[in-house]
Amino acid sequence: MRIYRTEIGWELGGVHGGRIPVPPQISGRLTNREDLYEYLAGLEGDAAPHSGERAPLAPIEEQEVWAAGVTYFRSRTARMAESEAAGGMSFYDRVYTAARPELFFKSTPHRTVGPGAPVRIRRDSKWNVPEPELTLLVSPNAKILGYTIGNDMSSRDIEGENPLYLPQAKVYDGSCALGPGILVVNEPLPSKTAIGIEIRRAGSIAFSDGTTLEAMKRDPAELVEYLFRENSFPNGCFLLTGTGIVPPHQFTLASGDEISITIDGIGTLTNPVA
Ligand code: DO4
Ligand code: MG
Repeated sequence: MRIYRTEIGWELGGVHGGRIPVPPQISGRLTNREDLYEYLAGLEGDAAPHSGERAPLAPIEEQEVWAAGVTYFRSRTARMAESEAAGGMSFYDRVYTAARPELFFKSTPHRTVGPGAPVRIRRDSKWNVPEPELTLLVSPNAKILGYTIGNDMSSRDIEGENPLYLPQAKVYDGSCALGPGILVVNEPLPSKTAIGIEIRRAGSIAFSDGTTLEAMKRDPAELVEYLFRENSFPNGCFLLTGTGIVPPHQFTLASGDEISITIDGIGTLTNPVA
């Protein structure tokens, strides 16, 4: 089941070939319900679909957004190269093989954009990339409720200069995109699930690549378990699970580019670069 946040509230997709409205919640929030799957399944028979579809907004309510890093070999290798002078040959390799994953704070609702809204590049950075990442919707009790697409926009020159600059490379206005909707399922995604990205510039494809969840070194459940150690999330949270796609060293995003990220079963998230 897929749910979408729109200007008039949440909608449940794929019902009789359309979308139906999800009733307003007593708590005011839908996406931190521990019983989200069962609740939505109970709505499916109920209503007739809307005519026409409203544009989806970022599918976030009051959650914090966190991210995991160096969960794919490709990310480890790219990071080791970009931070060689700062000693990255050692710490990125070590975190890739350590039991404890890299987890960092990524975004808040006001810094997060939805489909069609511009993501930003920092004005004080010269080397910027999108990071297409499977993103988990996690309940207050640490249950994985669903999946969406995340873009962990990153300033690679700032991050590569010194690991202590990571929050500046990762957290700024418009540095995170989520959407288009949330796939709510009660089982893990298949390991063959494909993740793809296309970056268009002036009508041509400037970069495209793909990977699958099979290439991810960590299990999503393991990342959630570490995130919730000694940390509580009364509104639940989103957790980006790391990138397995890194553009080549000479590539940087430019204003006017358009980024499209597709994950099997979830959809496509498209954002222009401001
Ligand atoms: O340590 C740097 C961040 C890693 C990251 O964001 C990723 O691997 O996706
Ligand atoms: Mg990332």
